[in-house]
Amino acid sequence: MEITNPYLKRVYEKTVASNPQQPEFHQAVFEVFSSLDPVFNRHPEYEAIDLMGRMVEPERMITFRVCWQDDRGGWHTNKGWRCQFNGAIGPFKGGLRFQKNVCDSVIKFLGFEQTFKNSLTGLPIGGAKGGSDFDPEGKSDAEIQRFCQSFMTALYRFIGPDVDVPAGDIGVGGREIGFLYGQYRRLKGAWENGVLTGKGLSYGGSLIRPEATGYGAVYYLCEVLKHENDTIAGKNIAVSGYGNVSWGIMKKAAQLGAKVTYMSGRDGYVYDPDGINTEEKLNYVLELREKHLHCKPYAEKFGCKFVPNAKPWGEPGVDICMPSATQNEVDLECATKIVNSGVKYYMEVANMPTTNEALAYLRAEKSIIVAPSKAVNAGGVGVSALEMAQNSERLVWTEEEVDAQLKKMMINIHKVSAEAAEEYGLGYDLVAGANIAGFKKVAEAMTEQGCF
Ligand code: 2IT
Repeated sequence: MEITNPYLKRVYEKTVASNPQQPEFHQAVFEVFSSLDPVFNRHPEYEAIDLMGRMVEPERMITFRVCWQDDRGGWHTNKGWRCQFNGAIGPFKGGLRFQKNVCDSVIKFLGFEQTFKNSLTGLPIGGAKGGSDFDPEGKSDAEIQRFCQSFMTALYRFIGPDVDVPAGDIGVGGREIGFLYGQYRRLKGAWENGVLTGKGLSYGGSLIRPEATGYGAVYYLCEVLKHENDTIAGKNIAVSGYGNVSWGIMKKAAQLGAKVTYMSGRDGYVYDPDGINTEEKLNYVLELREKHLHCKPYAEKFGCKFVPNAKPWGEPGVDICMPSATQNEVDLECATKIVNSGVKYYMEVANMPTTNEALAYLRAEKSIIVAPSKAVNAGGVGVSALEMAQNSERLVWTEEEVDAQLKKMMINIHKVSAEAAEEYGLGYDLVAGANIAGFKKVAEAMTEQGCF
């Protein structure tokens, strides 16, 4: 992976120089730029309007203070962010992440990626991301509620159903979205529930939204398998993490005759040779997520192997790897193990789970097919956009209707990515194809709307 187009090279160097100490942001920009070389070589008009120089600069970056009180009366202050990265094709859209390590770099890389991902969904949503360095671990419900209320009090003036629509991400699930919406409604005095997605069903949430990221990833995987004249039935899958996304993958894989045999947590990984596929097991995964950041209790409960302080990669008998936890969880060492273990499909699911070094290595390996997170996980935000549509028309769609649209969306994302790569003579390169296809729509919208 390299950037050879002189204009893109200049923009990349300037981005690094003017955004010091933002390694994740630089990484995401490098990865996208390295795919866009052939596009900029063919379209000098983009350089003439400094399109890429504009695309790497967020339209707006809001930072704010979030003060909250713990249950013993102690006061705490956290940082809050909302990065409205690109609004050329629709209202800003993207999740909120509450995690200790959240910083400018993480928020910006996520917002940048979101712009291309949202474009790939084919729906009118711009790219954004936000969050806080608040650590939800060990906090009571009441503390979470106070934190969310304070966070929304600072944020509400910058968002709205036609302006910017946050949702969940790591550390922000249904409970947090509920508290955030409650506070928004209290402050606005109006029923604007399209302002957030991932809501509970009783106040405008969409069926299938909790499952959407995982289901979408599996639908996309099925398209890749179809392209390779292969099928999902009988496949063994290793995932990392056991959050909302992994849970959706487990559920859909089970429905389609495949099984997830590995999952991991902060404490190590679990190997369940029978698959994490029964209702009891799947419900326990959900329960686990609410209580701990550890997966060992699963191994104890279901009598299977637990390996402490290790990642689930490179074990024998795995056909498909789906890293679904967090950024940069797969480095070159993990990637080498994955290839050596004979895995045929590497599907990124978490946002940017692979270091650029590992990604370059995997993409160069002939024995493995690599698919990028901005395509594979786009079903999550895609169904968020369907939730917005339902809120706008004040209607509720059936589970079948949402699921059918999600499936159609994922089939199309795979198709347009494969076609974009083909158009530029890159073969079946899903990474470059997703970047190019996502870029095209945003580039066209920005060009037609003039310079700003
Ligand atoms: O990374 C993502 O796409 C998300 N966290 C979901 C964002 C959304 O707006 O549903």
